[in-house]
Amino acid sequence: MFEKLQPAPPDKILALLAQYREDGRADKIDLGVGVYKDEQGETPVMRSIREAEKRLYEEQTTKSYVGLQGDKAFCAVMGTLVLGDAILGERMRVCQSLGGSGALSIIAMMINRARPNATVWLSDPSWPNHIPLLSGAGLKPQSYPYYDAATGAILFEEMMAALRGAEAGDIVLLHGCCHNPTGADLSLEQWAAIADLCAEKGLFPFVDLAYQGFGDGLEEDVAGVRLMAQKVPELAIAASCSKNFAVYRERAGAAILVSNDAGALDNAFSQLLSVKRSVYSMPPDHGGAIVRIVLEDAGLRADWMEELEGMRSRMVTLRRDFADALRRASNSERFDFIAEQKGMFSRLGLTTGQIDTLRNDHGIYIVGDSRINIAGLHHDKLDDLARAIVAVSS
Ligand code: PLP
Ligand code: TYF
Repeated sequence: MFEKLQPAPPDKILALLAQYREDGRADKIDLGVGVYKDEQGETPVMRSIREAEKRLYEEQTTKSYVGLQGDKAFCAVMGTLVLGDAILGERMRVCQSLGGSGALSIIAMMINRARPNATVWLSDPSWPNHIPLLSGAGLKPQSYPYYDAATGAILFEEMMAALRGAEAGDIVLLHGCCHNPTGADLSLEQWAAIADLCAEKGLFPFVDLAYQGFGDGLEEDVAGVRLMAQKVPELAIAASCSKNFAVYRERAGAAILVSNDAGALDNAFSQLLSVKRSVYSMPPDHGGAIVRIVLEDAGLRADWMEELEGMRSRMVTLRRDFADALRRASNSERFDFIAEQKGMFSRLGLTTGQIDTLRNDHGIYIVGDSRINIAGLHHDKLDDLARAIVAVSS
């Protein structure tokens, strides 16, 4: 059997991480994989999460199965974290997922049951894993224009024109905030215009929310998706807890469905649970349980929000200071867009050859599309880094 298989192409971001780990140079810099790092270059367990784990250890009385939906209290607090109190009860159903990727996957499989081989529109560029996750479920990826590499701005008119050419029933995948890989986010007016277009043309919005709290703030980062949920009859959201609770390996996330039609929503939700049964059945408990403990306890929640705000403001400051360093090094404003963009990623606009030179000659690791992880930057090294980038790119 196995001899019939060819080797699968590697995940380029994870392959880069492996290469970085093998690099013996002491002054190497990892701006690759999208994991938050603090000023020491660590990705620590958050205080609030550590405390929640202690409580769980003390209080949990059984490891018996939780059920297909997962932890119902986790689902309730996640629904509110994402959509607020405005959309409750009848219009929303939430189930626990294996991270944001698991939510993307099960929602896509559920959609494929409703509309086999439906077209799913993705931003150009998008997170590379969107393609295998969505096409693996049977959907057909197609791209809409999104990012102008020359200016760092969004090609909004071109995006709208492409979506006007979509067919009723097509899926439109949107990054909720902190667009990966560009850091270029839609304004609220743009969200409103896309929502109106989806409602008018019968397009189905599917929002990937992996960085809530990393852009402008916990509430600000979901203003667009909340507006969308008010304006359209139906949508789905894949929410990840990996980054904002720093529980990456625990694989915690939520699949959220919203609909005006309570009967149709019940059916869709039962199909979502049935999809899970067809692949892995029930989700693991630990990650969801600790997130639930943090969100339900006023003290832990406040502590978590403070820690998250510290992470967010560190990235905002790094963006500003790195853009300043690049302006000094290049004597130009060509990298100013970095200060305006949101979240963990921006693209430098370098060629593959320049990226290879940075890695080989300077030990600076950048993803092949020239995406950098802002959180991987270190304040003491901004000027050196800026000089190296300008040297390879001019
Ligand atoms: N969506 C985007 C855009 C991401 O960058 C990530 C990455 O981590 C995810 C979804 C899913 O994350 P996870 O499955 O680790 O929760
Ligand atoms: O884009 C990133 O770097 C993060 C982490 O297969 C990631 O989203 C990278 C690759 C992957 C899963 C997660």
